[in-house]
Amino acid sequence: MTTLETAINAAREAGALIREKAATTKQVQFKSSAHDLVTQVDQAAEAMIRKRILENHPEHAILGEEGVAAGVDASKAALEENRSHEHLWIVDPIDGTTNFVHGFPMFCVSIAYAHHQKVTTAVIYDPMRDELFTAEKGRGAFLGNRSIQVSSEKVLEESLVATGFPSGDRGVRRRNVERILKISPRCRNLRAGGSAALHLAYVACGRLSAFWELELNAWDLAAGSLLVEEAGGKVSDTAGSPYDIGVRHILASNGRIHSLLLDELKEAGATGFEEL
Ligand code: 2AM
Ligand code: CA
Ligand code: CA
Ligand code: CA
Repeated sequence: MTTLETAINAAREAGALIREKAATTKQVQFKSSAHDLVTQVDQAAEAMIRKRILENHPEHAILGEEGVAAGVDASKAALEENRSHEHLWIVDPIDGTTNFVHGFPMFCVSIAYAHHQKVTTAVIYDPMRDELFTAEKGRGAFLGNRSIQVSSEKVLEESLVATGFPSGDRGVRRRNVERILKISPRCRNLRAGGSAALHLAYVACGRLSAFWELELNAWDLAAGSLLVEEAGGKVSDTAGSPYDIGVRHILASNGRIHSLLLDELKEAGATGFEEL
């Protein structure tokens, strides 16, 4: 079985469980804080995905969110421990757990396969809309069996831009306010849907012009970054360095407005609000 077939099967299977449980009462546990949630569905979905991957590719390594202890330090350490594996799967069983818990229907399964630290296979599955986003390096990006491309806006005034507020750290939320104050009045409007992976899929298919967010982890970004690149867009960190599986501050766009947004993000980062 190819890595794409494995990823699609695992994402659809986990997605079916997530959809079935979406209408039920969830047992919520706090991870690092009351902003950082996990449910038994996250854990069960990750277990399903791991089982599928190892069945088909027993020698491959897996970095999955729910296999890592809570907190930034543990996340960074887990990536460093795993990144040198030749065959590494990077898995987020539910991206948008807060939405899942509240019944806000914006969450997805995100599965990426990286060969020598480069993502070459990506699947993002939205179980509520039954939308399957896939990409393979050099072969384009797809929504179902339709090829997808990023949007064509060239100016911020015509761009729909998304951001997000990671839950773990209130300081990060404050830091992002300064960026929002700069970008929001310049773009057509701003969205914050609460699933980084789905926002990246939406940049890939042109529903969003761009997305940025601070302090994310490899499993939030790995699959979505390949989708955006294969759909003709651009992915970097918020300072403009190329995407790598260790990037935590992400900017993904249709490419045409990338440097305009980088300028705004850099200016916002230089105003001293970083210390708040
Ligand atoms: P999750 O639902 O898989 O945890 C929302 O802004 C985005 O931030 C989501 O992609 C969410 O992924 C992620 N996120 C949620 N809690 C986080 C935390 N404690 N640290 C970093 N990212 C987090
Ligand atoms: Ca989480
Ligand atoms: Ca996530
Ligand atoms: Ca998650």
